[in-house]
Amino acid sequence: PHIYVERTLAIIKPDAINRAEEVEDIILKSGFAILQKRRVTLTPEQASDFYVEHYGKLFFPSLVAYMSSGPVIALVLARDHAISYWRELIGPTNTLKARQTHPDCLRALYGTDDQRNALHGSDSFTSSEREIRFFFPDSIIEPVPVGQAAKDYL
Ligand code: DGI
Repeated sequence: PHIYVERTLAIIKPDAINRAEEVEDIILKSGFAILQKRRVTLTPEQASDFYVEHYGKLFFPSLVAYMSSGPVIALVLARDHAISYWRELIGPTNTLKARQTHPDCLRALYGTDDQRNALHGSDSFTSSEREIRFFFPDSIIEPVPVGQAAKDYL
């Protein structure tokens, strides 16, 4: 049987930066490899770019202010089913709801409120590729979508 290694982009957001070591421990114990890692403070322009799909929404300005309010750590994580597994591990978007329904998820443990939710995870293959490229533009790893025949790449 083949195991396809998938990549996803994780971000430790400003409200969780002081717990970064703990979070990275959990990441490794959960079977992910950390392929790349970068600590960076986003400008408001960069944060707007990253969250461009939410442009125009009521919460967009405060989301941008929050994401550029201090350093974040961007990580490229790899394992089988990395995208869905990391999303499951971080839990629901709203920290307060997450605490009620998924008390063991990382957002319940490390998040602050409905916006400051400690962690990001790509929600699809397409966004993972865009987001990895966003933080690691010099990455030389070629994306191979799961299901795409490996022979196409040989
Ligand atoms: O993929 P997620 O981060 O789980 O959720 P998303 O892509 O829908 O939203 C991106 C971020 O924007 C999310 O992590 C927190 C913030 N956000 C989303 N919905 C709301 C919100 N912030 C506020 N204040 N209110 C919202 O309804």
